[in-house]
Formats: sequence, structure tokens, C-alpha cells
Amino acid sequence: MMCAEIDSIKQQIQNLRAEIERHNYQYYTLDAPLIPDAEYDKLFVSLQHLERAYPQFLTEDSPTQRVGATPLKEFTQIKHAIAMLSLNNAFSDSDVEAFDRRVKEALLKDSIEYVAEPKFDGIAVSLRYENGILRTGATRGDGEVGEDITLNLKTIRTIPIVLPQKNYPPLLEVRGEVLMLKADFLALNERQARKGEKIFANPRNAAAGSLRQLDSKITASRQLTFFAYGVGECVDTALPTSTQHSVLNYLLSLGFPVAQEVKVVAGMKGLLSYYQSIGQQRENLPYDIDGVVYKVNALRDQEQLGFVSRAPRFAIAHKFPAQEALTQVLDISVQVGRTGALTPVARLQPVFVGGVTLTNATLHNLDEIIRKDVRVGDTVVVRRAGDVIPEVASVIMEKRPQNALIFQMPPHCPICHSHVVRLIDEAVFRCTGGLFCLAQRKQAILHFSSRRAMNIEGLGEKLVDQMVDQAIVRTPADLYRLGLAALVNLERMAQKSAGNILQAIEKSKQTTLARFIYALGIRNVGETTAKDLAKYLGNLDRLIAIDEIHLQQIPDIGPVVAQSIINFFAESHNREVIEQLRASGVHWAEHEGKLLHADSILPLSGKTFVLTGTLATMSREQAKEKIETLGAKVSNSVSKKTDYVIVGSDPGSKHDKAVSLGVAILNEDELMILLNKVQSVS
Ligand code: 9MJ
Repeated sequence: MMCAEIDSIKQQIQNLRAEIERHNYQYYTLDAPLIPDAEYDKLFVSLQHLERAYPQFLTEDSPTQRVGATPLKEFTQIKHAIAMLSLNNAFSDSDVEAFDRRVKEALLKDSIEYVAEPKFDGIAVSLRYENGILRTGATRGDGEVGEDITLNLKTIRTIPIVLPQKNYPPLLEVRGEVLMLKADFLALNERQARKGEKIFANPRNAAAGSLRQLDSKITASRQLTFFAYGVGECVDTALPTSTQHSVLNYLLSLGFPVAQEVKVVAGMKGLLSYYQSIGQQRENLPYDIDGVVYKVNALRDQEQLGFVSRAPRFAIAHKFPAQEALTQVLDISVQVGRTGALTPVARLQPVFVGGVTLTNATLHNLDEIIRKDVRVGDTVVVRRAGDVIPEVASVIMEKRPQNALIFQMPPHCPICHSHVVRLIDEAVFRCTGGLFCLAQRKQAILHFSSRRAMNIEGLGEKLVDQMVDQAIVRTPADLYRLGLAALVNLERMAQKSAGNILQAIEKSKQTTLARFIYALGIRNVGETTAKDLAKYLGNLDRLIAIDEIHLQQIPDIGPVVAQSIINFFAESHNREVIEQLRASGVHWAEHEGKLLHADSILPLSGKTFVLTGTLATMSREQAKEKIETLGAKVSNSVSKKTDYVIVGSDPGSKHDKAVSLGVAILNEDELMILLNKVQSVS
């Protein structure tokens, strides 16, 4: 190839790189893309092709290198040319006042101009650019020596790999913080949960875990971002020498993200109002911060103030009150929610966290207690963030006493003593006393009287709240015992409206079986299921007496719904309320029911089949019918609970799933043998 041609390819590669980096900046840093994603992808692929064809032009600074490189064996160490110091902390207004006073005294000034910045809760890093190209990137480490994480930092799209052509300095070290935006953190945890992988406790841990990876491809797959807040070593005539604020603007002009919330303020008043203002915005910021940072704005003043024992005298971090604290778990009890869900709660040695005293923290559910291994007596980290319920974040295992007690879910509801059950596929345990349990009363009564259930007009939330709070009504059966005298005592209840309510209650006595079943509020029994139950069983006593296997012969009733129904009627408290309702005159028409086999168990009752692939002698629909006639269910997906997977030709992934779960697999012939056999026995 001619020399000129080669030169032109080199030029083409360079142009593509510059263009791609320009779009990276627009997209990731400014959040203002200029071209559609597909166009960007085309540029990227063109560059990849050219670099593959002309490997002599592949350089470390190419945007194609952002996708991660060969995994490292270990990180090498990098000594910082200028130490990366940490900041002293201020925890109160008076700490800030003392700082401001020291600065004023040292500079012999009455009032100081500061730059105020949010304090990112991320990982401090240093980025070294030589002749405008990112050469090395390192963690802060101990301030003197950090780890070389260049490959990982290059995968972060908001970090420029090449500085803009205009006026890059020969050497520039940029310092800032790598972090994960809250939205990216939530999305990452969702992905991790779906894959059954590690869940990160907070965005900072997620960012740290993603950044300290020997395999930079993992870092590349995580959404990390970067904000610049200062300059370390620098050989640069263009670097402003007047103020901190002009340095930040300079970094911005070189393509580095700088926090939008940065502000120049004057004196104590300016500092504290900035602190308050950022504190108010905190929940709505896209990233986590743990305070704000104040820096003397004039660089000459910064120099004069200098450093004291590894921290600058010209800056201070004003921290928000701690959101995490250590305390001891005194007991673990359970709370019953409006839907009957039992939530374990840690009773804590009172501890002051982020401005409030915590005495309780949620443990979410039993799986979480087991995952975190929380026991009574443990010393734990409790955390509160914004409006969310305080939670136990982790256990300090070294502090576990010998007699620490393992928590067990109580077998009975602490409120109404009904049985506690855990439904298939649910994380939570539930109280089965739906109609009876005080904790579930309001919910149960509102549902009972709702339009599609018993349709008691005028019985709204405010009224039910009052009735329950004043203990006039404890269960739905009490509604039918209400008299005018009790009602007119309630707030905003005139004689006339009380009369209307009583009339509506009276009217509701005449109902249908489907409505009544729906009104009971049995978990997983919606309107359609209630209608099916009424249609197939015809009367309530049959529903109360039926077993799980027969229930599952009703179309669309699977093991989860069947179990909910059985649990509900097994609870004597619920049966008592139903009896009281019938005794009060609630009635409906009953009939024979369509479930002809309800009293006889079919040979394949309780079994579940899944069909996949094409059958030779019949359609899948016909096979389904044959199987169902013998009492089994035919489901669409394979799980551990599937009894048989029937495989025709060209089976789908259901076959693979059956193999991996060890579920019995039958071909068409074997299915026919099984069906004939059970038919002849029955
Ligand atoms: C953070 N973490 O946001 C500094 N920082 O300045 C800001 N940290 C800092 N500045 C000098 N905004 C040392 C650390």
C-alpha cells in the first residue's frame, strides 16, 4: 500500500476517535446526545474494523479500549507525585465556625470567600494525563501510594481518555470521585438479583466493588461515573492560578464533569445556608453525598494556609449527621401488616442516627434475617436513609455473644393467635385470620363492603377507620349488628346518613355466592376465582370442606390458590365469622355445582404435566384434554413441582429445564402407556 494511503487511514482512525469521544462527552457528561445510538454504534464499529485491520495504529487511548481489557493478576502500586490528602471533618455549625475563625485569623481577613461543593460519597481517584492522553489512573490508597486501576478507569465514559486538541497541558493530574448514580445502582441490584448474584448495600459499595475488579470487563459492564474537584501535579501554563472556582471551570472546559451544585459563597452565613440548601436537595440529587466541602477560593490564600498533619487547612468537609450507627439487638418481634404479612422487627438498644433516636429497625423477612444472619444479642449496623424505614444493614460478627439467639417465626399471629403460614413462592409469612385479626380489620372490612364484593354503599375509608378505632366494629359480622345509636355518635354522621348506611347494610344481605366468597378477602382469590369457585362448587359448605386436590380440579386453580383457600378455612376464627354472617341473614342462592368429580379422586389428581414439541398421533390440545380428564393439570412452564414433561419432536427449552431439574420426561408412547394404565386401574 502506498504511503499516502496509509497516512489517510491513520487520519481516518484519528478522526473517528475524536468524533466518538465528542459523542461520549455529549452523551455521558452533558446528557445531550447529538446523534441517535445507532449512528454512534456505526462509528464505533467502523473504528473497531479499522483498528483490527491496521493493528499498528491501535493505541491505548482509543475509545474502543473502554470496553475492558485482559484481566490482571493483581494491581500494581502507584506512588502519588503529590500526596492525596483527606479532609478534616466538621460535624456541627460550631465546628465550621471554628474553621472559619482559624482561616480568618491566619489570613488576617474579616470575611472569606469559599467554594462550596457537594461531598460525593464515592471513591477518590487520580487521573494523570501526559500530553493530553490518560496514562495512569489510581486509587487514593493511603494517600501516598495507591493502586493502578487505569484499565478500569478507562471504561468510565465520563472520564476523557484524550483531552480536547485545543490547549491541553503537557502534564495534568485531575482528582475527583468515582461513583454510581442512584438510578444505576438500583438497576444494577435488580440485574444482580435476577441473576442470583451479590446485592450491593449502597451505591458506594457498588462503585467500590465495580472499580476494584482485576477484570476490567466487569467494570465496563457497570455504570460508573466521575466528578472532578481538583488538580494534583500539573505542568501547565494554562491552569488558572487565581481561584479554586476558576480551576473547576477550567476542568469543565477540558471535558471533565464537575458538580452543578458548586457555588461561591461568602462567610459563615454563606456556608451554612449552602449546607442547608444542599441538605434539602439531598434526596433528589442523582447521587449519594455525605456532606458538603468548603474550600478557600483564592489559591494564593490556600497556599498560605498550607497543611496540618495530612489535611489542608484551607478546606473542611461539613458532614451530614451519620445515617448509620452501631447498636445491639435486644429482641426480634413481629409486626402484622394490613394484609396479614408478618414483618420481623429488631428491637434496638436506642441509638441516635441522623438526628433521630432509633429503637426499632426492620429486618424485612425471614430470608433476609437468614442472609444477614441476625441474632438476638448481636451488635448490628442500623441505617436510615431519607424517608425509608430504618433497617438492620449488617452484623458485626466479631461482637457476637456466645448466647446470641437465632430468631424463629412464631407459629401463631401475635395479634389474633391464628395460624401463621408461608405460601408457596412467597418470601413473607402471613397470619391466616383475615376476617378476625385486629391488624387486618380495617382492610378486611373495607374489602368486604366494596362495590364488587358486598356492595355496601357509603361505607368508605373514613367511616371504617372510625368504626374500628372506636371498637364498634371488629369483624365484618359486626356490621350487621350495628344500630342507629352507635352510628350517630360517629363524627360527621347525621341521623339521615346513618339511616342510609343501615339500609345499605340491610340490602347487602341478599347477595350471590361469588360475591360473598370474594368479600371474604382470601389471599389470591380475586373476583374471577371467586366466580369459578361458586360456579364449580355451587355452595359454601362444599367450599369450606373441600381438600386441596379436589380444589385443583377446578380450571385455573393451581397449588398456590388452593393452599390459600385451605389455610383460610382451616382457621376456626374465620369460620366463626362466616357463621355469624349467615346467622345475621346474609344469604345467596345455592346450586349443585359443576364439579362432577368433587367427591371422587381421579387417578391423576394432584399431578402436573407440561407438554413440549410436536406430538405425532394427536395435537397438544387433545393430549391436554386426555390428561385433564384423568384429573391432572397441564401447565405451561416447568418447575420443581412438575411431575412429568411430555416431549414431542423439536422440543423447546422446557425439555432442557426438565433435564436440569431432574423432572421425569416421557415421550408420546410412554405418555399413552401411563394414561392407559391409570385409566384401567380407576
Ligand atoms: C468530595 N469527596 O466530593 C474533595 N470531595 O478536596 C470534594 N473531596 C477533596 N473535594 C481535597 N468535593 C481533598 C479532597
